Amino acid sequence: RRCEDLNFCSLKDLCFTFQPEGQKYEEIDIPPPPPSKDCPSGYISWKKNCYLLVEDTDKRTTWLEAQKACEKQKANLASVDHTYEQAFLAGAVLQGRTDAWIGLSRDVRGNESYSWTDGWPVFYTHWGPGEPTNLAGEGCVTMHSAPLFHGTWNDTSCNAKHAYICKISKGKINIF
Ligand SMILES: [Ca+2]
Repeated sequence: RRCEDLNFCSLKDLCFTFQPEGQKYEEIDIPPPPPSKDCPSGYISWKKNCYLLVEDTDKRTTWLEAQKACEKQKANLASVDHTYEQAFLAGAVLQGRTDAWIGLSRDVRGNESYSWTDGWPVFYTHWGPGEPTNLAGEGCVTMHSAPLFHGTWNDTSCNAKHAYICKISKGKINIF
């Protein structure tokens, strides 16, 4: 809290208030700021979530290793829940810099359905034209960086090495 919130005046590191007699005043220490609700260093904060694009060439990696790297930071590969989040990720996070893994993959040994690593249900998708191709050997999803594709999604080989987007969701969902 700031001194003003306490109806005190501020001078350097002190808050104080004048008493009616004029000369006397009371000092208090400024309370420490509350723990930051913001995101870990490097993450971008948006709508209660935190996002990080890992794009350094030497950190680009397979889809599974990217998910593990996110988990080490208590994150997951990014899920995309709705059209605003898609626009935010494509615009503010990706910024046309590089194709990047998101947290969507196809269960190639099961019923071929797609799921998010963070457990959100798949009720929004933003596939590029003709995608997903669902070819054998594909099954992990990148977000395109090229302006022509506007952040659309592509299923590709899980073993390809790409940049990736981690997301920390403050809102939790438990669908099991
Ligand atoms: Ca594809």
